[in-house]
Amino acid sequence: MAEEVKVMGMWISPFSRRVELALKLKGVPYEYIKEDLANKSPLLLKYNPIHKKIPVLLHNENIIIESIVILEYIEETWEGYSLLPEDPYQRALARFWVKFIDEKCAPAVWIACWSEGKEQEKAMEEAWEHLRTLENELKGKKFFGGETIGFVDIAANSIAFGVGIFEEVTGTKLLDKEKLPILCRWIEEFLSCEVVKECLPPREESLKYFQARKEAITASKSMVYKL
Ligand SMILES: N[C@@H](CCC(=O)N[C@@H](CS)C(=O)NCC(=O)O)C(=O)O
Repeated sequence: MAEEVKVMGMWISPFSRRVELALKLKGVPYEYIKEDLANKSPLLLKYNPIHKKIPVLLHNENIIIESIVILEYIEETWEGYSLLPEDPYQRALARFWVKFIDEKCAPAVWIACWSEGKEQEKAMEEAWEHLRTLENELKGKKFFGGETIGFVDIAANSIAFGVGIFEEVTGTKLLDKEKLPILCRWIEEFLSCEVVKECLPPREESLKYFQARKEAITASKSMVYKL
């Protein structure tokens, strides 16, 4: 019997993009189920009653939630393209960097782009520091995963795509080619991969989306992505 693979996601979510990217890299066909986060479906509440968030991966009778857990599941379930290195130490390092992106870098970048005044000054410093750390990690490599896109590159898709959008909408500047040449080169390289292009939302639509959300995001000063 053919296996059933479905992804519940939302077009602008970097978290559902992680799952779609991983499935595409593995060559696993899937059905995409569009979720309306303003009016969550009974299906989402049933499959993710704890967090009520996308993405959700449905694989036959298995329900998997949390994008990084889903990536690990995809890696362990389907052969072919490797998302993680073979060596256990290198795998541990990749997991460390993904945690760093989710817990340190992405929240700092989000606050730096959307806060104001003194809070923004402080957040900018912190975001720079984390982006410089990523820059150092990329030294001598094409991707975080080496010659090909891997776990860390997939997790960092929000930095590659989202930060440019935030900068344009808010007038902030984080991704300076002179200060972060390696990271900026990685972004160009990553965004020009065919498989990545297939998963990215249209830039104009993304700009419009964040223009419209600007006030609410600034007011919420939220540490987490509230798309
Ligand atoms: N830690 C989660 C985060 C997922 C997440 O924040 N999803 C957002 C969309 S980008 C969501 O579903 N938000 C709905 C809500 O917060 O009510 C993951 O990695 O999957």
